[in-house]
Amino acid sequence: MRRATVYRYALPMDSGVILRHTRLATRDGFIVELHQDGKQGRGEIAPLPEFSQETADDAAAQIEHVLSDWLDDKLIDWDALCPSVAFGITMALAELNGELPAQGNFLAAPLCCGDPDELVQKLAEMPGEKVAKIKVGMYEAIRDGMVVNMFLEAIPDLKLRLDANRQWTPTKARQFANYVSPAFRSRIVFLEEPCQTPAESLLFAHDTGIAIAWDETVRDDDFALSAQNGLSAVVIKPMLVGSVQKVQDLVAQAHALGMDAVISSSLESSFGLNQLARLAQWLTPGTLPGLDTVDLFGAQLEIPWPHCSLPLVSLTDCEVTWHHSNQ
Ligand code: OSB
Ligand code: MG
Repeated sequence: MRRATVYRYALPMDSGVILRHTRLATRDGFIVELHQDGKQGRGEIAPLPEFSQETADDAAAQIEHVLSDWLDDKLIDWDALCPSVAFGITMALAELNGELPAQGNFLAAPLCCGDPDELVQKLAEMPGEKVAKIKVGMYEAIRDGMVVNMFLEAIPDLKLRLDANRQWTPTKARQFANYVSPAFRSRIVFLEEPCQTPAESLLFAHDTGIAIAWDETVRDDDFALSAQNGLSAVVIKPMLVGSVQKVQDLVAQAHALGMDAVISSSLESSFGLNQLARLAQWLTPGTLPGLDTVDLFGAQLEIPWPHCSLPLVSLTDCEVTWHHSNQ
């Protein structure tokens, strides 16, 4: 017997500066819950405005189609679906089939989107290796360079991940680099997408010795991962990639090329973040995932994120938008 339920959630949030052009006040998404032979699996489907091509309503229509096919035991072509739908439903199946480990990797790199003093506090509480992520490219490039230099000088065992989201011209990127002392540059684990094109970013890495990582580039048309000088990692946002299989393939490609693969948030609810932490434990053990985004929310969903005290909304309080069984 197979049974499928779809819950729709709407959680208060303030996306702050993470989305450059939209200020999201509500995060909309779905949890699918699958039952088969006494086993249960769940997954989150939450297209991210500005990043996903599909809207939540697009996803809703497709979810019902795919789940009907699953109930009828039809073959499903995951690559033909919207990435968010493919990801959420294959995660539910992975959980149902016992592939997704129960234990998650919750040691996410703390994210700093503005106030450096907040980051100092978070780092003080961090056990083990100190790795933080700072958003750059929002203010003056010189200021970013000074802030990064200050952190690396003040905290000798700190390593940084930086993310410029393609905001810099080659000149701006150089201005940034000029303010980071050459002796500190190797402690920048990577800088995501410094420039507007991959070619400019690679040239920046070559000229400055600062390693870079792909994030936006993964979603470019006809993207194929290849080893490049100065390219040290690929950031993977599963909600924007697609099925678990596709995420696994991308991780395997990165590892085969000697690169790090970093599982990262697309502003999922605490439920989805918990599953991403488990996915990271499964596919990228030993690499800190980029999941420090729960604080952008006003509430959590069903499963709390470690050390987060936001109120918890239960799935039973969410609207059931679809429910069917194959009997
Ligand atoms: O710019 O990488 C981004 C979250 C949603 C949309 C875009 C981005 C992000 C993050 C997630 O930065 C946090 C992380 O990767 O550490
Ligand atoms: Mg990024």
